[in-house]
Amino acid sequence: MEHNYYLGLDLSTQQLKGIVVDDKLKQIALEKVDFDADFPAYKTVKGVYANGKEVQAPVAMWLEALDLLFTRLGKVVDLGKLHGVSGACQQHGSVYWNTKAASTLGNLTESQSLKDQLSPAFAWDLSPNWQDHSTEQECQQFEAAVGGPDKLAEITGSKAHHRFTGPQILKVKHKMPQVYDATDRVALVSSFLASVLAGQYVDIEVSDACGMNLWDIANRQLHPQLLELFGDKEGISQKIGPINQATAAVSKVSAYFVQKYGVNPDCAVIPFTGDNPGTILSLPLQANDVIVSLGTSTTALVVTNNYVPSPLYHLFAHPVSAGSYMGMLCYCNGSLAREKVRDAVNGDNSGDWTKFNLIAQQAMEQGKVLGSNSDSECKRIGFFFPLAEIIPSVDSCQHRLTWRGDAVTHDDWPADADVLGILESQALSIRYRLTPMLTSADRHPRRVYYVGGASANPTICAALTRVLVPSGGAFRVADMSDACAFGAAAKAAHSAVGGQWEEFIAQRTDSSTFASVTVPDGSRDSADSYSEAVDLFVRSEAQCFKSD
Ligand code: XUL
Repeated sequence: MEHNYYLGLDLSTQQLKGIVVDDKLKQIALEKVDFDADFPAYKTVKGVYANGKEVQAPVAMWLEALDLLFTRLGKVVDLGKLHGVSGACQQHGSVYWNTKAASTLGNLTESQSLKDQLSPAFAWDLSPNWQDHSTEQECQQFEAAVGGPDKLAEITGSKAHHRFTGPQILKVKHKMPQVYDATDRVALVSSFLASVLAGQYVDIEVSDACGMNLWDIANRQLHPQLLELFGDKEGISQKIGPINQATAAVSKVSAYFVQKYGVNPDCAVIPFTGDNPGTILSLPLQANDVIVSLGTSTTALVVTNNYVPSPLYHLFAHPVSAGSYMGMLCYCNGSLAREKVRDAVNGDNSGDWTKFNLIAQQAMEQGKVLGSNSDSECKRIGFFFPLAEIIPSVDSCQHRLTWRGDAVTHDDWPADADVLGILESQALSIRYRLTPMLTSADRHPRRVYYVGGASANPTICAALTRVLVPSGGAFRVADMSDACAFGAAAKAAHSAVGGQWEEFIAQRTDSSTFASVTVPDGSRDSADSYSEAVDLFVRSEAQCFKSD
């Protein structure tokens, strides 16, 4: 049988990636363009220009990258079989189209490059990047407009963040009024790329719109009081355009890609989303399932039907399942903090995890929880933030608390106690903040999937699992580096057949490739050893971070 192919694009900070899958989601091809290496003329460093608090990327470079990616893909796969394309792109970035854009997009000719044709169609040749943190003033205005961070989080799913697109657009209006005035449409990176593929403006997609601090999630509209900040509510609404809440195709692919690269003229363009929402589409997740990414930073993504916003995390509309949400916890501290503990117990910088793992393993086998075996013993809770932390919002610091009943002292412990201590502390923070989003009867996750660098370490995953107590098991997923491009390809393939997303992805995933995580203390592995520890953790945070 002839298979249809689907393309998922990932326009991230440093690369543009494309994955082609068939209708069973089997990978057919993967090609990448690396911005710094493939386009040295732009002189970007890790894909961006960083200048103090401002971090931006040249839009023309992305257009060159798109032509190069299609050239590379065309050499390895028959693009005539493509029936759909979607994308998952870096979140929050904005692209400023001018009034020439709509007609230029609609009249692209294959005899010229995208860059040559579209460069005159931008009001600004740069795109503010998610690493930009130059919008303090605008963030304050956003929160003040609705009555504070809690209220803004309640409305938009997040308190104000420097990188979020609403404050970024407002800064453009303040600092570069000529750019703002010349802007016909503000796109997110996702809707920008979709527009180039479609040869026409493609609306911003609802899940990615939740990264703007402008979208009123419950009432499904751009929030009027926030639009007021721009002085001209009508004007800014038109520049942003409608928000697309559908999963169906928005158009066929532009003739440019058909004539130049042989893409099937019936290839549909399906709304592109953000990279984090794209990531949750790469695994067979159901409500209450969690992805924990153990990289330089720590990220936890949860699928939930509970809209319980908080200034401490982000909530986004689910990119496919209407009425469902994605919760996201973003911590700055992760690997570096664990590596510091590892080096301390090793007494050197060898980077060897053997001793760290052995200590953690023994503590778990002995049934230790917060450094103790019984309720009568003292309990230890530590905070290990070698980098300034977002959750809670504090400068770089370290705390070691010893609780004896209700009395607490700030002691130093032997280095060995930090091993399980740091893993417990990282997991308790996730557990405490995830719980309100979970709808399971026991308020525990169903499944936990570990991804990212430290997911290769079964002991670390076991210690975290012991705290999170998922009812349906925990799994280490080997390679997730292409997850959001794959998720986008899956979204495109799903759009062609429709039906329930959870069923679609579950039927096409071989879960036997995931490594099951085993918690070593057999006697306790089905029990919840940490139910009381959560309360002590919250009290410890209050002790150390009083103002948060
Ligand atoms: C999420 C965020 C980053 C970017 C990375 O809020 O800022 O994860 O999406 O591409």
